[in-house]
Amino acid sequence: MKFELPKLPYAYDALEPYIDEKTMLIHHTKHHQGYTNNLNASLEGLNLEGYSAEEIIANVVELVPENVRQTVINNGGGYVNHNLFFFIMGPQNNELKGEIKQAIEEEFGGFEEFREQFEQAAKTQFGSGWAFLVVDPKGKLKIVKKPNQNSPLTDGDIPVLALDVWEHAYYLKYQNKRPEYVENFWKVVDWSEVNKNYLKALNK
Ligand code: MN3
Repeated sequence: MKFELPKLPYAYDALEPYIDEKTMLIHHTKHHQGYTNNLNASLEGLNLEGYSAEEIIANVVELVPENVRQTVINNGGGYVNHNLFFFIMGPQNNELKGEIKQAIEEEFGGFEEFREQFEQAAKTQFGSGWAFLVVDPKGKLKIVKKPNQNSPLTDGDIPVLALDVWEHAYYLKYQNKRPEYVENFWKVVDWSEVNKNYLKALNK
């Protein structure tokens, strides 16, 4: 079994000026490729053919022996987190709409309230990590933050929107200004992809 680096559905410069071409190129071809290669290496001999990477991460305690578990959490988490992150961004559909719009308004009281809470999670994640919008097992939307490459899948939540706040995601352009990167994220979110993820999570 070999997981593959997915091709991006847009060019590396498509998210300019908010996320620069060089950052996207390195992030995808070096970091995401690295997680992919290391995940494949860590799964060798485990006989997990037939499982998706998401299934392996969601059931990592049951499926993966302890001696390689942390390596799989780090690299498999890196693999699935980036598979989500790169695909919920794009140069189009940057306006919130669809079922996800209604759900955000119902759960958080409005987009502005949601945005504030999500940005707060992303800005206050200490060190490397992520902010996620997830669907919990009851079908409710929730904001969570995670250190390192930990995934909400391991808690039984399904992430539908993700923001990478590792320095490799923004340092070339924003240096220490993580808040500015976080605030610009909304300009490149492809809400039609988030909506698809949301509907899929509800029908699990
Ligand atoms: Mn990253």
